[in-house]
Amino acid sequence: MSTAATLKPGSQRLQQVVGDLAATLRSFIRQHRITHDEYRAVVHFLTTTAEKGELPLLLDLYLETTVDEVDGAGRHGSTTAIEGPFYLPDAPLMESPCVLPHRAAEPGDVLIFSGKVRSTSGEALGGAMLDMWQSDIRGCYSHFDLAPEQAPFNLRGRVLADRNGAFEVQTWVPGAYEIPKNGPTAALLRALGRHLWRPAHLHLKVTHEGSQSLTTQLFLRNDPWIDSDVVGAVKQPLIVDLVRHEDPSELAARGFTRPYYSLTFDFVLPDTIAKAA
Ligand code: MBD
Ligand code: FE
Repeated sequence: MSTAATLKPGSQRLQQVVGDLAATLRSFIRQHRITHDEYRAVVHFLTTTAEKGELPLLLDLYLETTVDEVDGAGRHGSTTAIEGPFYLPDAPLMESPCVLPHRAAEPGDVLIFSGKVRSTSGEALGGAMLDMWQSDIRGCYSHFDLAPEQAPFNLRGRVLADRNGAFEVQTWVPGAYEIPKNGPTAALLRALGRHLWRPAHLHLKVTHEGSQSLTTQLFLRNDPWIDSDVVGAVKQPLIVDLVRHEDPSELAARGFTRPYYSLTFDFVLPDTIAKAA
């Protein structure tokens, strides 16, 4: 929860966490009788991973689901999921209904994403904020896989819900994500005989004053990787079905010339006071 505040210089938390991390790793080295060669290989691997900018990817891949598990334990409301390495805090602010920033010829199908934000007691959370990010249909995240000059904040936005907590955002259907094929993370996964894929997903942070923030993901049910996410972050309540719309009158009503998809999902945020210190 308040992780930013807990690892302060001189704090007891910092002493305990760093001390125990070192103790845990030393006991791991004894248990596995790690050799000098193996140790140097690990140092080299982590150095290369950091140089290539993949340290957040590697750490989130291996560890963030466990952070989500312990930090979200006992929490009420919508199911949480990991943030992952591709969040940017400063996406354009917009008001529902709106269209996420996109390229002139954004590839793939349009997705109309709508729903309501409520508290655990069922009251509408007017003015809730949905901070959304996702890959395009080819699995590319803006600013990481797509140059920011070409497509600034592509498929990212901070969307303000209306006074009833309702929102409707036009985006594009995301594609499955593949860990960069030529990087150190992919090399490790391949050496372990593992594939490089995450099922197509939408990322969200939902916030409202007086409520606990929700970081989560929504996963597309029909994705081929839905049961084998390389990160292991899929949770059953977060698997969603898209509805296909191809009726000509329905398309005309929205001014679309091609079929599109829709998704409805309601979010529930616990009150801030509910969380024990
Ligand atoms: C992703 O797109 C992602 O969401 C996570 C958690 C890890 C790697 C790539
Ligand atoms: Fe992602």
